[in-house]
Amino acid sequence: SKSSPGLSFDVIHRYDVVDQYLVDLANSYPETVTVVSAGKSVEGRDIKYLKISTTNFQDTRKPVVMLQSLLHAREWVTLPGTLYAIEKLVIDVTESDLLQDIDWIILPIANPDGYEISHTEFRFWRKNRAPHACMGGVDLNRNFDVFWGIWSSSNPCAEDYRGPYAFSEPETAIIRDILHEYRNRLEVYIDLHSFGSMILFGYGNGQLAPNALTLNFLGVQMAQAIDAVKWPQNRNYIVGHIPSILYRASGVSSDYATSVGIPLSYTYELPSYRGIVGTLQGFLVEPEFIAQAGFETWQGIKVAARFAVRN
Ligand code: ING
Ligand code: ZN
Repeated sequence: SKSSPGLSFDVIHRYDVVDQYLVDLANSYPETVTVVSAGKSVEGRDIKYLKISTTNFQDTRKPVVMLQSLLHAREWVTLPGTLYAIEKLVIDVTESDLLQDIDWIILPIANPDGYEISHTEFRFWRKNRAPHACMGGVDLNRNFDVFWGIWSSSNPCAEDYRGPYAFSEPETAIIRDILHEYRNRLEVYIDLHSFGSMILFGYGNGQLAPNALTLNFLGVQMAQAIDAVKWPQNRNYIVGHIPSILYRASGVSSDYATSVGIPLSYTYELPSYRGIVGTLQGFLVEPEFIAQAGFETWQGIKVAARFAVRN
């Protein structure tokens, strides 16, 4: 029964709208949805995630899949990636196995302060809003305690500033705590970024994740599922080991998930504006692409979720 409408996919919704939506969903669908306030950002915004489960997370045999977006503020196209998943799991359910067989954790706005400033003042803001030299901010995707401090910058002015120490930021500590709480059952972790149409696995420092062959095998299947429905003018997805196809990085969230034993951990780089690469234009979002971005990303997520059930 559809007692609560989803958020529209014609605009990229602001923090307050999404935050209220998560609360409303939990009220409208109390049998399957729980909203958790996991803590506060640097500027005091609540960071909420949904737990979606037919058994209120009590059936410990079910694998858990975690999805996350907007760890980087300017990567707006990632938000419909998580909102679309929520819609298909809660409101417009057509594939019931995904809810029967799996428990879901979905964190739509991992960096709310940065996200808001990217709407109000600096469209291309990436980091959080921790006060530091220059304009401040820590790159949250360099702040995790996995090879922390090597392939990242110690300069607070840099876009990849790692922060003063691992997990110095409340936003990353919140994700660490979720991963630890559910680590025994978490089979899939997907951190949505943009842009470049890539599916990436660890480690970012050059080492291979222990199950890299499986990660590559499943990555190719996810990419094929997305490519089968992608806009023809967008490039095909590329799948691979982070440093081989992008650049070296350490302190990365998906690597942290790998390091604590979550087997199927990925960073997705969603497609860019009209396939433009190499410029900030790639972060802009065409309104017509919002629903498509959610839809096509969901095709990849589903492949990973079903793989986790079978294996
Ligand atoms: N890209 C990622 C970044 O954090 C990345 C690329 C992914 C690096 C995974 C290392 C590991 O720089 C974006 N667009 O943020
Ligand atoms: Zn990013």
